[in-house]
Amino acid sequence: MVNQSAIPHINQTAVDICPVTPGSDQSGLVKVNFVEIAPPYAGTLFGVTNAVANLCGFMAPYAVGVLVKGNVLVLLTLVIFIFVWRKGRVSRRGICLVGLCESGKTLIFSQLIYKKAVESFTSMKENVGVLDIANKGALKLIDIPGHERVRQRFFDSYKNTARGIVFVLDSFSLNKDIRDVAEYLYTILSDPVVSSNRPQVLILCNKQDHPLAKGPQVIQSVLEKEMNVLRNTQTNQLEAVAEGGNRKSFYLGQEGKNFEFADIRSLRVEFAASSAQTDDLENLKKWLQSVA
Ligand SMILES: Nc1nc2c(ncn2[C@@H]2O[C@H](COP(=O)(O)OP(=O)(O)OP(=O)(O)O)[C@@H](O)[C@H]2O)c(=O)[nH]1
Ligand SMILES: [Mg+2]
Repeated sequence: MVNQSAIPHINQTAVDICPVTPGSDQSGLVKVNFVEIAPPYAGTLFGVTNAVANLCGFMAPYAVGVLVKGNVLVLLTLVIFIFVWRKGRVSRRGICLVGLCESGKTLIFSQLIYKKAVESFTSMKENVGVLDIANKGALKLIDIPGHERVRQRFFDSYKNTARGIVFVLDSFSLNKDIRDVAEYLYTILSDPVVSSNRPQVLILCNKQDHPLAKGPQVIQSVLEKEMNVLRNTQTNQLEAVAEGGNRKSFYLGQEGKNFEFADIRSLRVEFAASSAQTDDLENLKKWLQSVA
């Protein structure tokens, strides 16, 4: 038998590291198998190496146990995360119609919900209706007023339920309104709730029946240029006020590159044309079908 006091640290370590391993007694203390260290080597470097090898043998099941437990824990966390994320996404059934005043949101709303054009005035409160999408269930359509004084309040109360956001713009008057359109769009896309919930976004170029209306492609490039200018201005302003040069704002798109919608990693932004006046809302309906 080896004199246990000759290698006290190994015994100590084994008990400390492996409270319960094969070969342990009921108290959980490890009976280190000193017999396996042949007497001539006990206390020698080789003996210690052997003991360490033995120790590793004892620790292996424990290490495997820790690894398995760790993996199970990671897997469980992942499953819970996916479940909560999916539940959140599934329970979000809202489609928010946003955009400047007079862009056509209420006419689009009435065409989709009442299947007819209803004469509308500047909205000061939201309209809510239910849209049945074939094989996909119901969506809640919310027409948010475009008036500057109220739009943020209404958007704030519905943004958390948004599965999709339709940003409606007037394709004829865009040149005149480009600054306002870009600012409102920027506010929506950089909203922290939006970037965290990641609803799908459609920029709907409405009033295509107007002979001087611009098409979605032209509108996309005009908007990207304007959003780029806006982003530079906002970034500079935020940098000026941030303490210690720490920029805390949400940066839209990719740094060191001109703004492009495709570069917004957290959001999928699409463009489509429509005319609520002539009830040409096919692109919107297709998008709704894909989102539902
Ligand atoms: N030519 C044309 N006119 C449209 C179209 N869509 C809406 N309009 C007209 O544009 C005007 C404004 O439409 P609304 O639907 O009330 O606009 P809105 O976006 O709800 O405006 P707010 O409620 O102020 O936010 C109305 O006179 C509509 O008839 C369209 O596709 N083509
Ligand atoms: Mg309206």
